[in-house]
Order: sequence, then structure tokens, then C-alpha cells
Amino acid sequence: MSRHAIESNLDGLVGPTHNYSGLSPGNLASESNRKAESSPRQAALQGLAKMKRLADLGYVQGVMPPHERPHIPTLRALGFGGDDRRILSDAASRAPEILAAAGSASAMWTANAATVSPSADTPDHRVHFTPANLAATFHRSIEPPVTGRLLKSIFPDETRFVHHAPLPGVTHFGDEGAANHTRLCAAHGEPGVELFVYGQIAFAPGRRAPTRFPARQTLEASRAVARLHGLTEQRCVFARQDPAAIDGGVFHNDVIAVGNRNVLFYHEQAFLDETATLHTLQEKLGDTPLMAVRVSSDEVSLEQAVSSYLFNSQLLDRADGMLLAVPAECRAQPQVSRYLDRLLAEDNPIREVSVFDVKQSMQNGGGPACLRLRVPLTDQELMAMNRGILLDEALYERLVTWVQAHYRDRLSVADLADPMLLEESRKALDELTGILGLGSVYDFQL
Ligand code: SUG
Repeated sequence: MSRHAIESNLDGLVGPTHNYSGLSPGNLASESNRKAESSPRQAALQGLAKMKRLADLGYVQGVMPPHERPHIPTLRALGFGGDDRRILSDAASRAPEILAAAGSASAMWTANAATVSPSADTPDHRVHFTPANLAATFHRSIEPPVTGRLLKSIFPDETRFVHHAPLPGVTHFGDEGAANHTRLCAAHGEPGVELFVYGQIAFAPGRRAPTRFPARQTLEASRAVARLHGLTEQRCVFARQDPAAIDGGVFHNDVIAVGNRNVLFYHEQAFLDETATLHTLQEKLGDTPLMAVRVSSDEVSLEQAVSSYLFNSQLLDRADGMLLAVPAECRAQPQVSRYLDRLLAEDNPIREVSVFDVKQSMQNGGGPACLRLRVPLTDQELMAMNRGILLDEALYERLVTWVQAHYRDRLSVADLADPMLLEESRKALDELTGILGLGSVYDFQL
């Protein structure tokens, strides 16, 4: 079945507690900016400016709200009691690492919110969502329940959308969502091939595992998501990440590869077996030619790929080819910038490079592609979703005013213990669900 469909992008709106706590081993930016002062206000405005520019270019752009942080139910579950003020002060003095985890605004990276299979790929012709369990890091493992509620509230029509529960929250089934999932196809409304990239095999750890940093995604998790979504073998390719890349700071596949339609832009160290991966993709794509844009280590080293986040770009449709939406860091690094100039001059589908400033997010290891969840939708599905989250001029203006009213310009890790911050955040989020027409989704609202 083939119907007209587009790719919508749901960007995570950065939350009021955005901070640098160094919570993600293997994410070099997160580790190196540990305890630096952050600006939640700038972070949210940078994210909104990115969404606005893409919406102005005609892309369907949605907003995924932040989660409630610090997350008091998590602190209660870990034995902190009394009123909110008491919980915060006890956690700050007795277990600051737990408070930091419960205070992270990490839900902003919606590429890790879920895996999405469009209706063109699934046997019941509905869009399937599985929220990622994010079992690899404690601070992110708090996200799935609220992510699930948000997705249900954004895509409520059960005749068109299916919401699965996250996989069991243990590292055997460690699932990081769309950051390790790329869909290749001729057109968004046509059946495609879903590429699942994993870092380890949980039940056969073996010698191929990285030695320095954790491999967050398991093959078992990827296969389970594919099963839940009803994808046939013909629709799936499972490829292993190069463990050396994980040890070099590639904690998700979207740090080293990005695809759109039949184009795959990737670094030669993205996959353990590059030849077999490309071969299988082409075999399963059938008549649709895979256009692989390969970047060699001589052109851009693994280290430069990680520090510039070249591959954490968005690859977006244009009438005559594709637009690559890169983080500003790519143009700041001479070698990467020269590579981009060559890319534009050469014969390939990438016609334009647009630069986005998302520095506040980048300093925690999140580039343009981390900030968005792709949801391919047919025209009917697009009409059936909760359209209150779609960004237009009016919503953009409203959200900018909302950020300016509620967000702090400076935040340090110690501020997470401030009961006023919790109060400010809840007030902001309560207002936000009203603005977006989402109903009650947060624990404090239920
Ligand atoms: O999971 N950083 C996130 C960045 C996620 C990037 N997403 C994709 N590549 N799709 C992570 O490591 C850092 C939080 C801190 O250290 O304060 C953090 O969670």
C-alpha cells in the first residue's frame, strides 16, 4: 500500500532544569562539561529557533514538552520522604548524584524518546510507537512513562496509532529509540527498510563489545521492537556498531550516520561490517537504489566526527535533493567545514547545508538530530494527531514568551536543590500543557 506521507519532526522543548551534571559515560561532551553553568533559557530559545526555521521552510514541526524535574516520585521511590522541600534538601546532602539524575532535562533529546514504524511498514497499517526504556543510564531511565503518556496524548486515535509499552527496563534489553534506527525508502508513504543499529548482544557479550564505554543498545532490544511493530525480516536490517567507534565517543548511531529516504550519509567507522550492512540494505530495498554518501577517516576523523557532530545533522527533503541541517560546531572546525564545502561541490543528493546553533544542547552531547523524533505520517494521520503541538508563527511567539517568563538564565548543579526551581518548573509545565492542549500528563497533575 502506498499513500502520500511526509516526515514530521517532533523536537524536545528543553526543560527549565537544563544543566550539566556529567551523567553519561561515553558521551564525551557530557563528561567534559560536568558542573559547568548552563542557561536553560538560552537552551530552550535555541531549540525553538531551530524548530521555527525548519517550520518556516515548510517542514512539519512539532513540539514535545519537557518532563517534570526534579522528579519527586523517583526520589520518593528511593527512600526520600517528607514534603518536597525536605526531599530535595535530604537528597542534595545525602545523595547529590541521585538528585542530579532526578533533575536532568534529558527528555529534550527526543531521538531517544521512542522507535516509530510508519503505517506503510506495519501489517495493520497503523503507526507503531515503542518508548525507549533508556536502561543504560539511570537519569534517562526515568523518562519512558511520561514519554508514553505524551505520545498517547499527541497521537490518540487508536484506529491509526498503536502505543506499545517500553521493553523491560534492564540493560539486556537496553533500548535508546530512534537514535539507533533509520528508515530507508523510496518515498515516506511507501514501504521501507528499517535499519536497527546495536552496540552489543546481551546474551552473547563476547569479544566484540567495546572496552572503554558502554554499548547502550542491544540486538535483543532492537529485535524485540521490530517484533512488537510486526515488521517482517524483509523490512529489517540489524547492523552492529563498530565497538571502536563506541569507545571513541559514538554512544548512539546517530552520532555517526543519518539517513533519509534512499540516502545514507555515514562515516566509514559507523558499522562493524560496512560492506555487509550496505549490501543487505540494498538487497532489501529491491529496486530502490541506496545512495550511500560515505565519509572516510581521511576526510573526517572519528574524533572530528564526534567533536563536530557532523553526522548528528538532519537530512531533510528538498524538491531537488536534500538539505543537511548541521550544528554550528561543524563550520567552526576547519577540516569539517572544508569537507562540507566539498560535499556541496560533489555529485550527490545533498544540495544545501544549513547551520543551527544548539550549543547549550551540544555541550551535553545533543545535536540537531538528537533533538528530534521523526514520525512519518500520511495526510490522514497528520489530520488525526493532536495538532496543538505543531509549530506555527503564533505558537512560536507564545512559547518564546512562555520561556522568557519561566526559565532561569543561569543554572548550576547546586540549584537543583532549590525548592523554588521545582515550583517554577511545575508552574511552567502546567501552563504549557494548556498552551499545547495536551491535558494532564505529569505526575504532579494526576
Ligand atoms: O543520552 N546526554 C544525552 C544526549 C543524548 C543525545 N541523543 C542522541 N544522540 N540521539 C545522553 O547521553 C547528558 C546529561 C548530563 O550529563 O547532564 C545526557 O544525558
